[in-house]
Amino acid sequence: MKKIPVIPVLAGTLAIAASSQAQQNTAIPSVDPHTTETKAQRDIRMKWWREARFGMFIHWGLYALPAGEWRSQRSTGGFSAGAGEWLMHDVKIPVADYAALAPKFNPQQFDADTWVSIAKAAGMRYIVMTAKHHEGFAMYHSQADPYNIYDATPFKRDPIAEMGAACKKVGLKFGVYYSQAQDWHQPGGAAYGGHWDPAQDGDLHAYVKNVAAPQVTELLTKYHPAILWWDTPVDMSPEDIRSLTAAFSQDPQLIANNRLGNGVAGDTQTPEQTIPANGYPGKDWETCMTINHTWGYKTNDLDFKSSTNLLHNLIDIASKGGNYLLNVGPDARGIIPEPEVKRLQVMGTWLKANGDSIYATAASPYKRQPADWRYTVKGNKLYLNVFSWPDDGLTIAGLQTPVKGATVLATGQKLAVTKDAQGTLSLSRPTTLDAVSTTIELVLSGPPVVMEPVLVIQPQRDGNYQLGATTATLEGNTISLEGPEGRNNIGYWTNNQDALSWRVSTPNAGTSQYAVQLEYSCEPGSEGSTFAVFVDGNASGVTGTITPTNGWDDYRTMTLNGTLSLTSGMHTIRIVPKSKPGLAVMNFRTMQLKPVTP
Ligand code: FHN
Repeated sequence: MKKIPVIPVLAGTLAIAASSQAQQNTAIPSVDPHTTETKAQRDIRMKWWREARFGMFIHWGLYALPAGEWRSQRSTGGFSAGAGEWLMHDVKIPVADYAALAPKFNPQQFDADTWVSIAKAAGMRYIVMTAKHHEGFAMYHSQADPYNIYDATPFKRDPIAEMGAACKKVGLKFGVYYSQAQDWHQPGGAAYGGHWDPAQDGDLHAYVKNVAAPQVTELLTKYHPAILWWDTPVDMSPEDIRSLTAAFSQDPQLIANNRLGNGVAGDTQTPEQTIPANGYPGKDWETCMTINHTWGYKTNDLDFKSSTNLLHNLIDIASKGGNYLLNVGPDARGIIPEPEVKRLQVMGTWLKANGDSIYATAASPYKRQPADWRYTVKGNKLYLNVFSWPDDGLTIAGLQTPVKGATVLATGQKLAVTKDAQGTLSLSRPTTLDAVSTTIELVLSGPPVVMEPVLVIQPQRDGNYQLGATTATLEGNTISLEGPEGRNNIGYWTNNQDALSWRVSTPNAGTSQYAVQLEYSCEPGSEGSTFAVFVDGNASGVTGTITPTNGWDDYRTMTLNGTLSLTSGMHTIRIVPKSKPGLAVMNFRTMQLKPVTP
């Protein structure tokens, strides 16, 4: 896990302003606006969203003006790892001082059609824009609170309305992000870690009733967004939920995410800055991610992901059945930073030629994704997006459905398909390979049916076993492969229910003993996790406790307690966390089994 501006979305476990009284609510069931919906109705409502696969997230607010710096002070840590939109919180700026930014905010170069055309040219099918972030400043003409871009700035325009109209013109769906609990301006609005200015003190539920709920209602009834993107729920009571969703009944097609709070499921899972190893099978999910490290504009965050990395993320996410909500952070003039625009242009060019392998596709039929390519499915078509063509040729194991033909999507070149005695297919190598990903379209005689090939780790010549990140079965939704091209290590092990496992074959007769060495990293402050190694479901007696390294990128090797016994045959070896006092169990790279002579 890298130090990232991901805020664990904690419901109700945060210290918020002491003055917010626990409300003696009568038992009002938490409202999930779509609880009575049938599967067929839900499939109709979610259809456009599932086919879209790729959207633009826009974080734009007063924070674009200071752009990460306040009176030569920069926010570097705390809850947001220095994200631009968290400046007021991280630097503890008094409410009145921060609000003095509003009269200076006049983004005259903002042009909704320009932003929308950038998204459309990138191949994005929808846009979600911040209507009000934690700073409490509304980016639309709110009747519920004069602290907004129309009433409190010389700009006197309504960007949310303009963006909605611009999207409609070109057929993009438009959604709004709303911070329903955190509001660092209004009395009673929540703040992670508590208030820093008495002006913020007040009752959270009164704030929701008098500000947040009226704003959500006016957003839904006046702007009719296709998506409502809640964020950072804090102590949401059933009454808060009911008032915040009061207008849902007016738009049965509205899609809302899973961050409202109080156990409301919502429509979409929202992993942030990470791609879950196995997606969320059977659920709609969307990875939201920054192009650099900040959501809101900062002058000094120039560490932009490459367009290749961004496209590989999109392909990887689509292969797991998810959407990619990629963020841009416009500056105080209303301009999307050029490095972000350039990357989106490259993504759009690739998608123009290969988008059939992304849009309206379903997840790979295989549970395990090959190292060098990803699968997606659309009816009788199986797509391969090949990041790098294997030196020893590209083979497909386990595909039971006959292949009628193979074509390079971008060039139309037909590829030869041969099958060996075991039914494994080989594809001829294309004449030209795309530097980012070469898309192959296999037309099958029907929807693909596969027999999942079981990956069995054999001992190396020296008898050692190398159990690595890319050969592990990742058990759980949070744990993920990450690092360069997602092949460097296991990260985001923030859920101690998640585990890693491997199938190994021990050809030696009798029982062999192994010392176990772990290559891992752990940021100081997250250490202390304990874990055990299981063989075929039984505790092996091998255990370990994570000690800190110098950071998530600093790996070291430690020898675990105990030795592992393996009889001849096939075994499943699992690493199972037993406790996790810190944020994550560890970053995992390899576990080595080294034979010990008895
Ligand atoms: O605190 C916010 C953060 O500023 C940003 O808006 C992200 C985007 O998903 N959501 C919260 C962190 O999870």
